[in-house]
Amino acid sequence: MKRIATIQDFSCVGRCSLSVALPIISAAGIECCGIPTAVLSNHTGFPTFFKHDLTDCMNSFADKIFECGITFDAVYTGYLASASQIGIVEGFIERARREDMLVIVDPAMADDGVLYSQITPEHAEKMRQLCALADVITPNVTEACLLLGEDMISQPTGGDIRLILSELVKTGAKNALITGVEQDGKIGAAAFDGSEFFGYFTEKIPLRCMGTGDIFASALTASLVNGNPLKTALERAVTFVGKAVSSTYSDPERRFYGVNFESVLADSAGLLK
Ligand code: PXL
Repeated sequence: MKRIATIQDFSCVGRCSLSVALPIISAAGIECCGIPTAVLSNHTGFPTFFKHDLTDCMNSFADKIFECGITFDAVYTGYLASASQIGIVEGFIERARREDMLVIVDPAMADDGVLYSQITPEHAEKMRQLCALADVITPNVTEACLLLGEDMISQPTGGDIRLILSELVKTGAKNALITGVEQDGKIGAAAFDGSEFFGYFTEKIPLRCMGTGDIFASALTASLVNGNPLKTALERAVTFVGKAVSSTYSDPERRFYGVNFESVLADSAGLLK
């Protein structure tokens, strides 16, 4: 069975990070080892939260995992809780490196032009270095602009997206992908593999949801590790998120946080294979 190490926080409430990566990757038939960067009462999009930072434990987690001889088919990183733990994550990737091991970096730092609480400019700078180690990076438009040190573009055209993608690839990642891209009234993701631009778009549902980026990156990672090319994995991840948002939209009891990925997981699990 394939095995992924995913390095991100565990938020007790909020349907993000490890809480979504573990079920989605497991449902795709892959062992998912969650390596926590912090434990939070709830994610930082709520009015208040408690965060226990695990930076000081992360090298010890890594030491024991590698002493046990554990190997991974991919390392997938998400929300990192402090700028200082980004170097530790780079060290983890270098120790885990094997031929054919994939590195997927979701530079979870911001959305809608706004940095998440406690994310600093130093964090963005270090995240740029981490992205250079990746096979695939999955920023939203805000994060892509941050990585490039550019002002946020609020309504990017197709030309803007292609320019941002090609600049992102120049910073070192082999493939760049941008989530939350709108095209012809649809929403989805656009990508550049260094030679070709491609994208996949689905019906735009009139609902702003938090947590779609984490669900997207988890589904994409699962599909890539199951051997699909980036184009196929991108289509599957966009489709999966579209179904989850649609299910959330039709839920009269929906919350302001997270999408109802659980209700589509059983049906969609096969889709990720
Ligand atoms: O990627 C979203 C996310 C993950 N983890 C934590 C967050 C957020 C977004 O606010 O606060 C802790």
